[in-house]
Formats: sequence, structure tokens, C-alpha cells
Amino acid sequence: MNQCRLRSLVQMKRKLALAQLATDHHILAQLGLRTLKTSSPLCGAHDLDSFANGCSAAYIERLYSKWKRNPKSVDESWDELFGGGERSVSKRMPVQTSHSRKYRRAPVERTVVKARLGERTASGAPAPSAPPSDWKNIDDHHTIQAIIRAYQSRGHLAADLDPLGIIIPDKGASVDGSQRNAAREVLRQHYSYIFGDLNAMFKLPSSTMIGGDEEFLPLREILDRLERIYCGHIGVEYMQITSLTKTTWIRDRFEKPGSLDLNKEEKKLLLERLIRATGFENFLAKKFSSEKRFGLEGCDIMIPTIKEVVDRSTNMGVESIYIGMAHRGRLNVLANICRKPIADILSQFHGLAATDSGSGDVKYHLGVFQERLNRQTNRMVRITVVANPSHLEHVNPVLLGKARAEMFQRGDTCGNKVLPIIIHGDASFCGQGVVYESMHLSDLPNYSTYGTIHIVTNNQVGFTTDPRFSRSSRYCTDVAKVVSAPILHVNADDPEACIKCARIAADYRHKFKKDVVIDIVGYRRNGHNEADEPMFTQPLMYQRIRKLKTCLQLYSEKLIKEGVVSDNEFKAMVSQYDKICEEAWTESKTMKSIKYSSWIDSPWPGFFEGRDRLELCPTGISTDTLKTIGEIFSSPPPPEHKFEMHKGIHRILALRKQMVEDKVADWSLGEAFAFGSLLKEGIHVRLSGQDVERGTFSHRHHVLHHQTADKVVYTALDHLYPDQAPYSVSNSSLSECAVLGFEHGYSMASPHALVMWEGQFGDFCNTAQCIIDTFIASGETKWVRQSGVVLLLPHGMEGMGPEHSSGRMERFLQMSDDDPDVYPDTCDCDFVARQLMNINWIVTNLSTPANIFHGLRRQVKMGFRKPLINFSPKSLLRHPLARSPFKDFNECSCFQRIIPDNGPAGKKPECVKKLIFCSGKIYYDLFKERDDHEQVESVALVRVEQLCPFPYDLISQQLELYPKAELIWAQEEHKNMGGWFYVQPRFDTALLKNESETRCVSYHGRPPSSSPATGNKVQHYKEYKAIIKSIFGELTPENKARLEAIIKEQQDKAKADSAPPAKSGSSPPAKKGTSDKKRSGSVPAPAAEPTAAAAEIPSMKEPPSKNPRSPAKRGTSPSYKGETSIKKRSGSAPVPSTAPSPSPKAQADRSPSNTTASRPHFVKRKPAQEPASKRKTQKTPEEEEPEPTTPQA
Ligand SMILES: Cc1ncc(C[n+]2csc(CCOP(=O)(O)OP(=O)(O)O)c2C)c(N)n1
Repeated sequence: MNQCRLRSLVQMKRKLALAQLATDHHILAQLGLRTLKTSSPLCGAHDLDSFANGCSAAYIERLYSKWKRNPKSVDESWDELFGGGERSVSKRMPVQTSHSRKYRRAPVERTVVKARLGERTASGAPAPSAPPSDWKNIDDHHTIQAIIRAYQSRGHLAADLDPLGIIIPDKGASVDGSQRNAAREVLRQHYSYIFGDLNAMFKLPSSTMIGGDEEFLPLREILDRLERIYCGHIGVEYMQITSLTKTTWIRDRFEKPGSLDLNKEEKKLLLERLIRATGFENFLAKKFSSEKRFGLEGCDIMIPTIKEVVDRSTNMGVESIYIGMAHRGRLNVLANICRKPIADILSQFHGLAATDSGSGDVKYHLGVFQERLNRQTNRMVRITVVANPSHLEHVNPVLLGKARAEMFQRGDTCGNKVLPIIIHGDASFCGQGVVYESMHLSDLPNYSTYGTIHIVTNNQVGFTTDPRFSRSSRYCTDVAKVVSAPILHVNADDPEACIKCARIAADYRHKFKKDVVIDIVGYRRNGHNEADEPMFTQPLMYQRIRKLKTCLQLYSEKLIKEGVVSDNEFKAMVSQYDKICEEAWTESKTMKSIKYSSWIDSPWPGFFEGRDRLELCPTGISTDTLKTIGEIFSSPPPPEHKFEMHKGIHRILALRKQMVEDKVADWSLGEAFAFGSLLKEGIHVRLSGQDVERGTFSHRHHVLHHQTADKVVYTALDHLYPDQAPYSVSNSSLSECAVLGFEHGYSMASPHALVMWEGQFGDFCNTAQCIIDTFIASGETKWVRQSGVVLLLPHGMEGMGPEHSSGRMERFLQMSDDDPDVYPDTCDCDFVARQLMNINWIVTNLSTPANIFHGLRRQVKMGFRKPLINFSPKSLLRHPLARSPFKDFNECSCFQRIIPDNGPAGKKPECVKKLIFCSGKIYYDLFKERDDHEQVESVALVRVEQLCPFPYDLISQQLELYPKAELIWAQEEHKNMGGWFYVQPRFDTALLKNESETRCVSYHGRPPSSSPATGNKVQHYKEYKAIIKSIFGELTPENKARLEAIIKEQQDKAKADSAPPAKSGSSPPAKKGTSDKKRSGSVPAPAAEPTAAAAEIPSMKEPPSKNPRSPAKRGTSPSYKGETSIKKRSGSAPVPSTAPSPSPKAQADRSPSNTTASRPHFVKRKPAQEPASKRKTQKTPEEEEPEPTTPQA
């Protein structure tokens, strides 16, 4: 049956059915004594009703094929449609007569009917024959249906939402002489069509519940009810929701007559709460008339609304509520929702000094944590108002992260126990991008908070800006439509309507675990703050506001009129609350100081008590644990799972296994050891960010994907130990701001978790700058609230262009709050821990897998929590030299703040001419170049792994160890970036400590620039060469000859290798010999087969086509070479990362007391050496006209 034919049949069937009904009605009406009630299949049967709702052809087609196979498998009413069977519809439509209403029909005009009784339908089918009057009746019913739908979908446009009357719904149009809100905007083309007889009875379609138990209503009543429901003080937007269950649920709640009415007691309670909300603001206004408090006046009903949500939700089982909000009405929330003692709040106005440390924050930003008995429900509830910065809306993701973390801790897998509520301003809700970004987390499996209740205090102005200048959308709430949230707009001067919305919102969130929005449309009685003059900018609005009665006045008058309370009762209620405030005021005046810590929103009970905060617990782990984790991490899923892996993953796992056998770890193993060992110790580990499961550079592969089954994955770290803590690794939405904020919030919920956010590239972290600045950098200082969140920011100049090179280390370092001019007490036996404890965050640029392992474990081994900002490597993830032997992870090992030179230079420090301090990836470049320049004895390389807090003690040791050496800071970043500006004054301070010191540290790196990196490979390479030349000078002819010999040897070998094409995965192992030995310092091929992402990272070296040493020119398979060489190398020439720590004896030998070097006087800092790239350099043949390389994505 074709679709067209089917559709026309459906239409015909529907018309016939309705015609049948109409005919019956007609007969009854003609008899003049019948009124109707039906329980007929036609009216009750959903099949037919769903026709009217637009049943899809696909559905009917399905029914048809069912019917074709077996006519009895579908309801017999379909027989007629599908095959004209004997079972007739009319047989099944007994119309029962009943009572009450008289059915009336509109007069039928012949012309209209005629037009509709064309000989054929549009599809060409013959028109069914029916009396013209029936067609009119059918059309009338259709129109009623359309009117109902119009109210449901557009009624909010005509709703009376605005107490100010600025948004005036068009009230001019009336259909029956009465003023109706719903005008043409809602009813559009249906407007004039049907209203000839307002008393005509209509059967209500199943898509509305306005009838309650009644199935028929006169048109007038239908319109009145729709008006009241959709165009009164509530405007409900829900037709954007695609789920029929949800829309039906909402309709049911709004439309059913009487379903939202408040009883007398409820009204009284509402009045009482409104008295508190208004009374609190009045009291503050009276006592502190010129103080900023960002009062709620004009939206006072927000407090009873939140309270209703709290009551309702706790009644349904919620035990913990997180509230995020800005300034407006915040003090009121603290007093009347959290029940923070009013005296404590008032004490913030008295200008008292704090007895604890920190910078504090303005009173309307402070966080609160209260556990209180909810008297309405008689249940305990924890209410947290999350501390927030001025930056509007940026608390949203932080709050969501906190809420999610608490859900995790409680094992609340669907948000039954924890509820997030976010309170927004109208201007900020639609203006701030973070709102949208946070909303998008709402349904992601690893970020969902199972529905957030959003409440907008919509005062119709943002500071001085009118909505028409601050948004292009009709409503400030339109952003919520992206998650199909129902949006309940409500007039703030109708308290009962607000409470109804609160109830529906709480119930909706409870039932569907989805976001819902209440938009309380009110006004702002004062200026933006109490000292602000609003008449400058909104004169007419404020003239109108001055004339308005307060919501409390209006509602008390209403209740007095209704007899719910008497005038005296009301006055008594008002003065009772006033008395409470006065008493709190008296109490607050006795307070002599405040404590920042009493405003903490994330108490960690039991974490600090009895703990020596300065104790740094060891971070090393046993070899057995390493083996267990290594074994599982390098193994495919157990065979019984029949898990089909990508063959590249097989190779990666095989390489991992080889490393485990060789007792050496690359970056991915180092990470896995850190995560796995913490999981073993019961520490929950969470890693989130864009593409973190695989890793942007394809090094991690924590989540393996079945190659032929959808959504079947395997995460080895979930299967390490039977009683391990849960591991959560999750690719995030493509947002930095919301996701980082979320993880920061998550990290604050408990100190017993390692929470990490990884940037795709460090460069993109600046789209989360607000979170970094206002929460991570300064959160503890402002709000006494700790976080151990880890930021992993891929960083390094790899020739990948301006936005794929820099995690902006300089910014993090600049925000570090240690004093560059103060040399700390390094003799303090707790120096290391104290330094960490006193800093606002830790900044590292780690260069070995062992150090990332210790660095991450240290995060949870400290007696306090600090954010860790680590600049992660990219090419080092596979660099054969960036490996650590197992001994660097064991119980005797620890985090290395610096890694000294342990090669020939470090062994004879007195012969060293240059001491180069560097950090991160450049170390491997310098290591190789030093080798090429044959300066391994005269140049010492020291890696500063922990930049902040600056390791003064170790740096001083190094300075003393190399008394004759010229001091150099080498970095690949531009001079105004990277670590230079941070380390320079600190080196000076360290040098100044020694009175006999005359040296200073000079800079070797790229010159200042506004752009973090060039996008041109040729320039990139030139810059690199210039840095190298400025440090090591030109290659000597001997150096060149030696290197050329090596290159030739490699080329010959490559040729030989490429003669018969190498079989994949079976490249011959690298030969041991001169070249092998010499290449120990070069940047070898990637360890694993390069993937698309890996291929994004070019070698730091020359463009491949001109560089015969590059892997591409060598023509060798990059996959196994590095591995084999590592394997072969074990036990041969020392690899730097395998021997990072000097033996205790060596350390003792080099200790300052053992050095006999003279100590020259300190001299003022020499001007830094001319920036490398600015000096004239002689080009080597290699440098000239290198071919451009593939640009990165
Ligand atoms: C991100 C950000 N931009 C600008 C401001 C300055 N500011 C403070 S309040 C405000 C108006 C906010 O209007 P709205 O969101 O409607 O809240 P209201 O103050 O009206 O309650 C502005 C622009 C800010 N705090 N944060």
C-alpha cells in the first residue's frame, strides 16, 4: 500500500468516524432531549484519537502488514480501513445518552459545505459521501483541536507574566465581549472561524486534560479554561520537548482542573515565607541603608519558591541540595533557605577582622554549608550554597561537579538523594556562554546530575541594560531549550502561581531526572545595588515601580480578603519576624571577629583532624604492584570476552608488555601506575576532558573499543583489583570552561579522589580562563576551600603553530603567590611540604614517566590539597629516552623537584663550563645537541621539574655544585612566555643568598613575541637552531664529519632495509654500534605505530625531506626501532631518564660542604644575552631552504 493511498484512507477513516459520531449527535440533537456522554471506542479508543493527533503512516503501515498476516491481530475497527471486512466500526460505537449539557451545532452554510464536497479529494480519490452538515461539524472539531494546541504551544506568548506591564499581552481582542489574553498571536487563523456559537458543545480530544472528568465542554468553557491555564500568570513552554510522556505529564499537571490549588494552610505558610523574605530585605535596608546587599525586592517570591522546591524534593527523598547563585538575594537565601544564623550574616556588615588566614571575599559571594531539619518534612537536609566569584554564571559547572561527586560518594546513581538548584539573573542567563556549555553536560553519562532546577530571578534589567538590548531571543530562558527543558514563566506578583511552578518543577525533576526552568518575572525595586540610581537609565520603568505595591502587600490583602488570615494575624506575623531580626542584630553586635572558615562550603570532616599536614607520605610503590598493574594494563580483555581489538591496539599492548618485561615504563605506563596504584589504595580516580580515553596523541588507550560490536568497550584499569576504587575516564563535551569548572567542583567534594582535567592541547585552556583565575588560582585564598584538581596541559614547541604549542605556563606562574624576593627557610625540616602548603597551586613541567607517577600520587599523599598544573608532553609520550626504569617507581623513589645531571658533567662538576637549567621537553633536545657538539663533560643539564613552588634548596645546591659554570636558563618558549619571568627573579634571590656569588643566570630561548609559536615549519626550525647555537656554538668540522658519517651509515642501512619491503611489525632491530651509541642522544622514532594524532606531532628536528636523519628519510619502520633499541640498550650506555637520581654517595660528594670551589662575590645581573634568533647566525647547508612540511590541522 503506498503512503499516499494510505494517508487518504486514514483521513477518510477519521472523517467517517467523526461523521458517524456527528450523525448520532445530530439525531440526538434533533430529538432535542439528548445530551451526550460517550464511552464509545471511537472516543475512548486511542487508535482513533491518535489519528487526530497525527498518527504516522509508518505506524499504520505496520498495522496493515499485521492485519494482512492475520486480521485478528489488530483491532477489528481497522478491518474496514484495510479491507472492508464485515466487522463494522459503527457496530462498535454505541453512543450512550447521558445528562448535563446540550449539544449544539453551528449553522451550516451551504457554500462552505459545497466547496468541501468536491467530487474528488486532492489525492484523486472519490470524496466520501456524508451530509454537508457533518463536514462542518468535523471541521469545527478540528478547529477546536487546533485551538487547544495553539494555547498549549503559544499560550505563553499571551500570558500575563509581567508585574510591571512592560511586556503587555495583546488584550484588545475579544471573541465574546470579554477580555481574553489569547489574541491573534495565539489563535492565529482559528480566531474568527469558530466563535459563532460559544455555547456549542465539543468533545475534547485526548491531547488535553482541561475537561478533567468531563469529555464534552461548551466552547466558552474550553476557551476560559485554556485562558486560565495558559494565559494567566503562568506561561508554560513545553512543546519543544520531544517526549510524548513528558509533554503529557506536563499537560496533566497544568490542565487538570484544581490540580494546582493551594489549601488554606498552604496559603498561610506561603504568606509566612513571603513575610520572611520581604522582612529580611526590609531589615537590612533599615540597618544598612547605604551598604550593598543586592536586595531581592521585586522578586521576593523567589525565597518561598526555592523553599517549596526544597520541601517537595526532600519529601521525595533528596538529602542534599546544592545551590549556585549570584549576588541578587543571596543573603536572603542564606538566612531563609539555609538558615545560616542571621547574626552571622549581619556580622559581615560590621567590618570585623578575620581571625584566620586568607583574603576573604565580599559577603554576597561566600559559601555556606548547613545541615538542618526541614520542619515541613521532618527530615534532615544538607544545603550547600557554593561560593562564587563575581563572574556571573561561572559557578554553574562547579556546582554541577560538586553535586555529581556527592552523588558518586553516596552511590546515588540517579540523583534521588542530591539535587542541584541554580539561580540565574535574566541578563546573565542568556548572555553567558558557560550557561549553554553547562546545560550540555546535563545528559552526558559521566557528567549528568540527573536534572537541575533552574530558577531565574528575572527582574527585566541587567544592571542598566534593558532586555531588548541584551538579547535577541524572546525569553532570557531560551538557552534551556537546547536540552528540551520545560520552561515555566511566572508572574512574580502571583505567589501561588510561583508555588505551583515550584511544585511542578520539583516533581518533574524527580520523575524524569531532567533539567527544568522556572522564570520568575518580576522587577527590581531599587537600583542594581542599593547605592545605585536607577532613574538615570530606566526612568519610566522606575516611575511605574514606585507606584507598585509589594508582592507581600498584594498577597496579604488577598488572603485577608479570602479570610485565610486576619489583618491582626498578618501584622503579628510581620512583627514576629522583625523581632527575630532585631535579636540577631543585637547578637551580631557582640561579635568581635569573623572567621573565614565558618563560611566554607566544602567541609571535609575527618580529613584534617589529627593529621600532620606537613607529613609528606611516600609515593613509591612495590615492584609487585607495578607488575600487576603493568600486566593487566598491557593485556587484552580476557579471551572469554571474545573482544575484537584493533590490530594497532594489539601492537601497542605487545609493546607495553615488552616494557613491563624489561622493567621500564613510558608515559602511558607511568600514568597507569599512578592511577592503578591509587585505585588499589581506595582512591577514586577520575580523568575527564576532550578525547582523554584514547589520549589526544593516542598514547593512553584506556578504553578499548570492540571492532565489530557497538558500544562494547574494555577499560583495563577497571579490572586491577577486586576491591579497588572506581575509575572514571571520560571523553567530555567540547567545552573547556564548563568541563574544567565541573572537575574543579568534583575535586572539592572529597579529598579522597584524584580528579584530573586534560586539555586537548594546553593552548585551549584559556577558554576556561575564568575558572582558572577565579576558582582554581584563588579559591582557597578567598573561600578557605581546598582542591587537588589536576590540570594536564599538553605543551611544547613542536612546530605545530601558534595554538598548538603553549599551555601558557607563564600565566599560571604569574598567578602563583610565592614571593620572588624572599629566600625561604630551606633548613626547615618540613621545608618541602610547607612550601607546597603555602602556595596557591603547584606548577610542574615533568619530563619522565616516573615523575608524573610520583607527582600525581603526591596529590593525594599530601596532608592538604593543592591544584596541580602540569604541562604535559606531546612528542615525549613516545620518546624512547622519556622512559623510566621500574626502580624509579619503587618504595625508595620519590617525586623529583629537579633532576640533576648524572652524566659525565655531573660527575666532574668542577670542570663544567656551562650549567643549563631547563624544564620539560627542551631537555631532550639539549641532551642530543650536547652529544652532537661533544660537550657532554663541559655542559651540565639540570631539569627543573617543579617550577612552582620554586625548589630553592635544590637550586642552591646545584649553583654551588658548579662553581665555575656560566649559568643559563634555556627554554624553547618565547622570552615573554614559558618559565623565564618566573624563574629569573627567583634565581637571583637564590644567588643573592650566597654573598660570594657573582654570577647571574642568562636567558637562551626565543625572543619575545605576541604569538606563542610560528606556524611556519622553516621558521620554527630556524628558531630552534638559533637557540642551540647560542648555547653550544657552531658544530666543529670534526663534529660535522662525525655526524655525517653517522648519517651515511644510517642511510645505507635504511637502503638495505628497504630493499625487500619490510613486513609490518617485523622491522629488524637496530644495530648496536657507533651509530646506535651516538643516536642515544638523538630524537628517535616514535615507539608505537604512529596514528593520525601522533602524526600531528612532528619531530623537533629538521623538516624530514632535508634531514637525512629523520625517520621518514631513513625509510625504516618507526614502530619497533625505538623499542628494540631500548631493549638492547638496557645495561649499556646510560639513558638519562633511567638514571635520574644521584646515589646518596654521589649526592654527598656533591654536597655544598664538599665543594672547594671559591665563591666569587655576587654581581648585578648582566643584561640577558641577545635573544638567540636576533643574533646573526651562519647558516648550515641543512638550514638553507628546507622544504615546508605538512601543516598541522
Ligand atoms: C561575567 C560578568 N560580566 C559582568 C559582570 C558585571 N555585572 C554584575 S551584575 C550585572 C548585571 C546582571 O544582570 P542579571 O543577570 O539580570 O542579574 P541582576 O543583577 O539583575 O539580578 C553585571 C553586568 C559580572 N559580574 N560578571
